[in-house]
Amino acid sequence: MIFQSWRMSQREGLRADSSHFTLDGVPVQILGGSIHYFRVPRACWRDRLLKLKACGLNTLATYVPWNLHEPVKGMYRFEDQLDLEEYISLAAALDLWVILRPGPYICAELDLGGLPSWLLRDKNMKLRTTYPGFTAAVNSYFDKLIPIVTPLQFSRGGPIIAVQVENEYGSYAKDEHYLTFVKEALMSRGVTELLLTSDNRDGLKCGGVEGVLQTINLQKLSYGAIQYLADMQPQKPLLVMEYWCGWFDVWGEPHHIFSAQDMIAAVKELMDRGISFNLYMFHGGSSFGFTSGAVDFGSYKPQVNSYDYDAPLTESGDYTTKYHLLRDLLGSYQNKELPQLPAVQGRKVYEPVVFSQHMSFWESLRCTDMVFIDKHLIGILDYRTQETAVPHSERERILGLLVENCGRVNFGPALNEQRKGLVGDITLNHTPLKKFTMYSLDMTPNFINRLQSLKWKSTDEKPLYPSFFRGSMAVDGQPRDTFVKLPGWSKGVVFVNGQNLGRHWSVGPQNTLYLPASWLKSGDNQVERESPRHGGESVAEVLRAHGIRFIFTLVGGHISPVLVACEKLGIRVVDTRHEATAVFAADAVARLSGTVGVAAVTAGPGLTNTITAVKNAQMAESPVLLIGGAAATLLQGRGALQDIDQMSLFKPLCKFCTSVRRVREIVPTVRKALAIAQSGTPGPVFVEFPIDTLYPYHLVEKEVSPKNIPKGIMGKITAWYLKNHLTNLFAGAWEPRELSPLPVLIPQASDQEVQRCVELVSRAKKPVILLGSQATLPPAPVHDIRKALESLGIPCFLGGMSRGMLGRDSPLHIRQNRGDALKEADLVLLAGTVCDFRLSYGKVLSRRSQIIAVNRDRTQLLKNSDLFWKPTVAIQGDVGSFLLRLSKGLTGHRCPEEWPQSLKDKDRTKETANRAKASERTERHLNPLSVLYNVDKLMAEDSIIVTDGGDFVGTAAYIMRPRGPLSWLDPGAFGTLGVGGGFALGAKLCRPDAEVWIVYGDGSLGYSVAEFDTFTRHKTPVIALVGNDACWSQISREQVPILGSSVACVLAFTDYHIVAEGYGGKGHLIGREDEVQLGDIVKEAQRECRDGKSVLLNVLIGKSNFRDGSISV
Ligand SMILES: Cc1ncc(C[n+]2csc(CCOP(=O)(O)OP(=O)(O)O)c2C)c(N)n1
Repeated sequence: MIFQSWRMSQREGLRADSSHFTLDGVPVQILGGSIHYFRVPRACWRDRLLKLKACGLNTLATYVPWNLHEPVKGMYRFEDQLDLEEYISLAAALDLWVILRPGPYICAELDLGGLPSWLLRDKNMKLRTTYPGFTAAVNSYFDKLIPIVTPLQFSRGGPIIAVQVENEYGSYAKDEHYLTFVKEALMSRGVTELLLTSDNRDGLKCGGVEGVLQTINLQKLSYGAIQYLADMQPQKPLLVMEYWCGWFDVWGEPHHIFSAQDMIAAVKELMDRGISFNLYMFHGGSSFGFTSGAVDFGSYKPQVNSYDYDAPLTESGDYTTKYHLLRDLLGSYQNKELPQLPAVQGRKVYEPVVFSQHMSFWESLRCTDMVFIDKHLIGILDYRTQETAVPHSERERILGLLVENCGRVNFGPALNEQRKGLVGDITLNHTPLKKFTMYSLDMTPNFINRLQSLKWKSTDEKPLYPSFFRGSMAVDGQPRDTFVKLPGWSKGVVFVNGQNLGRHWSVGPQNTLYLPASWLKSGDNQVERESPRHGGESVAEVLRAHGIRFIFTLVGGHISPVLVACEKLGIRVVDTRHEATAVFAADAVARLSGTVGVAAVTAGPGLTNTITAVKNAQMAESPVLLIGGAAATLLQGRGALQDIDQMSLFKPLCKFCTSVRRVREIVPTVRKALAIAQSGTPGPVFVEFPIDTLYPYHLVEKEVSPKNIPKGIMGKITAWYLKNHLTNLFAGAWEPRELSPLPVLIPQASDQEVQRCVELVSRAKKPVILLGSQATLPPAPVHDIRKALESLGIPCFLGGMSRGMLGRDSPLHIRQNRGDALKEADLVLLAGTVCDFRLSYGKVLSRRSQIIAVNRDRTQLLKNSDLFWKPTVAIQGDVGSFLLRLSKGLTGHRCPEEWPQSLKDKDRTKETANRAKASERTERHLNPLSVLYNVDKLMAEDSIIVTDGGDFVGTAAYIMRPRGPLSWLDPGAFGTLGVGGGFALGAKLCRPDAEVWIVYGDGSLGYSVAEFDTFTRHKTPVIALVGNDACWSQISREQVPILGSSVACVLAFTDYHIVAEGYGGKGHLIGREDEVQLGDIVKEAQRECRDGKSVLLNVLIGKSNFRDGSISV
């Protein structure tokens, strides 16, 4: 929760309107450090960010590499090592601000400067210009990337304070319209934080764009570069976007070392002058795999894998002298202690790996059906040596050339020429050779995996170079970071457990490859075949770590492991008689407890049965996690039982839908789903678990392994494929993982917005508040909101979940004549209330009133404002927190008392009329108003009222008085019948001491009457008050007069009380003859309920015209 208090106190974004930056109006100095998430193993992100913070820095800067996020055109990756959202959220959780540098070009010593090389398939491509082929690709990529980061912006509750437009464009400057294009591409997708460009001194002249702050990159302060920037941009704050405290290395040249003393002197000067800066790099990490780029200033020089950069933290995250000096320096400028230094990570020297097998490179090409006749290595050409002697021979021979891509240039004018392969003539004795057949070997982990099934030779046989070598490494106990050294080897690539560590080359300067602990597996296999553990346990562990107390379900084999594991961990498993009930119950738990409600249902029909309830939760903005079973990963789309495309069904209903593909993904996926459900505008999320992700290895293996393996190649391939699939499914399944909740992002009003509202409200004579359901969402406690409303003294109309917010008899709670009050009001505060059908689309609001609207959701906030109403101030933010801040800003101010009094007087007149209506005799049976008045009088002080029906509950909404905050549950905007049983079940479980009432129409009762069985089995006694008029009255009320028929509206006076008894409850039939005893029967029902029985009061009611004129669809 620290995170939330932080975000509530600082709301106005970074401003650059004077000589210093301000954030939320307060001057700030950015003390930044660059760490690239794609260069640090994900398991180490937290450690490195903690070290950044402990050094006294307050901001994290990171590039976003397009080529890694879209490795193949149209295929996007934002998960695992590339989970940018998680990385930024982690920074937020550690109270760090973030400067995002999304490119599209970033340089960063990455292959092609972070641009995807597939762009160059277009022969005419002009990178980093407004060439349509380039801008179209940028637009598609930004359509995916930017929506991920916009909710993380500072003004929306996240940590991102600034976003960079391109990178060092001044040094390229091939298209004067290009920077405007990038700027607009960001802004049009919702980037609202401060924009900046970043250039070295020479690039500043051409690197700017209108309305965007320019910043500088430099290594030395002494050449007047900063003054140059200051002169270019007078009255603007200064930011050294990249202060180069180290440098990158290229193969074959010395390692760069920059003096620690120089760095400290420079940082001290920046601190003394109050200049903001970002250390590039604070921690460089490694360019794993084939990600590193090259330089070409006349000659091509590929970069090494290590991106150590001589930074304050080493490649493997260790402290250096630079780090300690920097920390001492920055600490001396701060008046509070810096956070403690995170512990040093253990290292380990492992036993040397013995390569027991090898396979010639040419052999490996069998994978691709290639045949090479001559396989002898005759020479190596590189960018320095361009010629080699071919031994003479008379016979015909085949010349094979193996071309290695050492990395594309990442900087300078040569970007467009970075096509790789045989791109020029190959000459033999000055004659160009033609008709090469070219094959591309991607060397991806998949390719390497495929090699495993080929024939390897033992090392007793002499290898033919180049070759693949295979060996295993023994790792006992907890794996530790280590380094791979290859003495005596010349050039190659190292893969460990499918991860590409990068290139080795004896020319140096890099002699070792960093191998992070998180990529090693304890023991020498990655799959614990004997383990009895199953994925259901992982699900239960995350739920428990998030404080989830109940899981609602209707059982099915697909999800049994989740239920069994939950029970074992003390999460109460509540099985219902319909999947919709399970979700409705989860919805109620979410609303009443301020956490996420959880339901688990089986694949196929189990899931389709929940659809109405999930949609209802979406419309009610209720955070619900739906866990669904699914067909086995291997069998999806192959006609397995209950195998349908579930994702397509739930995508439109949920904020987040995903299907778990491997056991190791379970924990991070469920954590993410739970955080998303509560962030922004809360709502349902769906996680699908294929059955083989939930059962133990040995059972899944039994299912997957073919009974009789067919002989021959096909059989072998099938067996291999299945085995590989299984290995993948369970690899690293039971490694320890972080279970704790991820930060929840909640948008908050800015201080300016609150201040503006304070002024408007303080001037208003006749203000009115319309409180909606969102006011009851966390983090603001409902009881504090109640106090805030009481101190404001403004009359309130309460809707949805906020009914009851002011208690039973508050002088501020106005229930009747809302239309008249709105006509008279000079200020209306729509606190979470939406201008949909419930407010006649905004038409009830007067054009003369000032209107403040607050809502977490932008679409809801502005609904119909283009047509029927216009907000004076519209604030996207949390309603409860806003009300607390508003009342604080108005301390000492109270709305003039005559205004609520005059409304209350009118309320009383209406109330007297209703009472008179209640005493009228209906043609037969009981008067529904009278029944409701009587029951309301007798309800306990801690009652919760659940409503499910049409006319009868519509009447109840006017007559019954919820007792306090969170004591009223209705379906919400979706108007769903059938919520009763589930809502009551959830309510009773959350508040076992409360008296839970369900007010039912007789029609609606039918949907969930079977849940009386659930109430009995789970000992959750509730009381149902059924207004039995043998009719779907709300519909017939208009169908009959307008269309002249009551077809399909007529029910019978069914003995529902007996149905309840059949399910183990108590039932009472109440007719006109029982009118005088009604009170006694209610009291008896309350007694029975306290004794543990659920009770159904089947009250026969007559027709009243009370609801004539109200909505009836
Ligand atoms: C799932 C669903 N089906 C149908 C409707 C349409 N509908 C709205 S009110 C209503 C009548 C409710 O009848 P009942 O529960 O008997 O209450 P009454 O109006 O008689 O008091 C119906 C059918 C709906 N809102 N939801």
